[in-house]
Amino acid sequence: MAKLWCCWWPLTPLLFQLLINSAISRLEQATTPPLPILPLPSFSQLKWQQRELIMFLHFGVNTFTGSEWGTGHEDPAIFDPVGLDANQWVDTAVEAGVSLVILTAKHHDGFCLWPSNYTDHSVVRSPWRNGRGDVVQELVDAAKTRGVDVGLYLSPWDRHDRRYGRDLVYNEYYLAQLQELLKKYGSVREIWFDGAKGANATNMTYYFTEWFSMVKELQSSINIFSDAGPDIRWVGDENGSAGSTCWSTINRSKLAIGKAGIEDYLSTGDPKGRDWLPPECDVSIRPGWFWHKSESPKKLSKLLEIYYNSVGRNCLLLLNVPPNTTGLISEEDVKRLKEFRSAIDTIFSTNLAESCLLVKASSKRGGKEGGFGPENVLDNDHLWTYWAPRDDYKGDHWIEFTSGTDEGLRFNVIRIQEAIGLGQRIKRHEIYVDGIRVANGTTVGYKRLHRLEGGVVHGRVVRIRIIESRGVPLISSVGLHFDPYWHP
Ligand code: FUL
Repeated sequence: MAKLWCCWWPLTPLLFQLLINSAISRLEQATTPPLPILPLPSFSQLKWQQRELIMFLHFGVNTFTGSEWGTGHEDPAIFDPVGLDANQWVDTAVEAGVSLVILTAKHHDGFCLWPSNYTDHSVVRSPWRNGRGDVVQELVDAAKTRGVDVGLYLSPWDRHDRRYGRDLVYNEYYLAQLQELLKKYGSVREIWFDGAKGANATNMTYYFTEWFSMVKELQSSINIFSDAGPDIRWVGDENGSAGSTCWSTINRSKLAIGKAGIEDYLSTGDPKGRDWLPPECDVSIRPGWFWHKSESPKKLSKLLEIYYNSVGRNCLLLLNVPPNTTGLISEEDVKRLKEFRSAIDTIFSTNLAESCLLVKASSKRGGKEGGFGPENVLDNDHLWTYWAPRDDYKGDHWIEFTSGTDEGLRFNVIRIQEAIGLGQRIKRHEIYVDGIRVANGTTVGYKRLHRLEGGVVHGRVVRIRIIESRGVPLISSVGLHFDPYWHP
């Protein structure tokens, strides 16, 4: 063995060099990804964006009084949801494809759904579970066994507590409750700071800076929602509809919690915005946020319209499904949610673009071996694999799909997704079928859905043109779908 080594050893430096050279040339062949365009989402914001649909649970004394804004004088004894089953809430959420549920731990009436140490206006004084109940805990437990995440809403406006109006003591009270909620119940993924407040409410300054710092200290992966972020912004309305132009970027310095007159800015965002602050669309499945006997859920067609106007415009849809006086989500709501999920699956489970013979683009970043070809828009990764044009390409950027069959393609929905991990870029785009323009729009973002106003189109060649963008456009996914529920 030693002898063999002796005759081979003069060759080893040469072999070594060859190995190094081949490694270097392999390295040289790999094309690097393009530079991002700032601002960028944080890790938690990216995770949040991919959820698409999340659920709100408005529940409390209003459920029993039939009101939307409680007065704060409600008797805790009225809160008695004898059949409360948080497992049923979370099962309903899972069947609807929801991965995060947000509960109103305290609404404007000040009644607490958990046994807070800092007030007795809570479940402690209600007959439910003989005053030993804790709705937050029951939700957290049910969610944990089903792998669903939890978020909490804690209303700053409190119509019950006598400290409200005295800045220091009320801010301390609010902060104490925040600490209870964020220390005791494990991981909380979103916290909702509602800017709403009655016109004649007592004057009060909230110490948002202290509150937000404390939240981040206690829960590092949490997203803070408010009119002004810092992680998620309100979309500016409660109809579940974003602007048809919708940037995740905005200037936070122009926003303030509870400030009137910024709704349009919130809805469209700002292409020059220095902050990544994506919008969330909150809307209720029923007319009210709380359950009322006389109300019923929205029709499927309305829910689908909301979906296209929120998820389809680069937003998250936060759909409120309020538990009733029994403490359950009503059967009619459960049924409507199932229809909603099944409709979304029916529409989007088939992507006709995948059956195309040819996918080509105006240009492609890197050489043959580079991983930025147009075929990337057809894989299952809608974030980190994407089509990238050449940086120095001067003409219009486009990507084109050609059907391989005589029948061609029949569709009425086009889905486009940007690789937002590298910044939101597309400002204007158009879609052509066999040379005829069938849709056009401005922003794309994480997901843009065009439900064709003209109904179903039929053709062989589909081209998406990017007319204007910040830097080169990076497209991570494209879908051509058929929506059988759409009858314009
Ligand atoms: C509003 C509140 O006043 C409503 O009652 C509801 O909670 C909604 C989500 O936010 O600002």
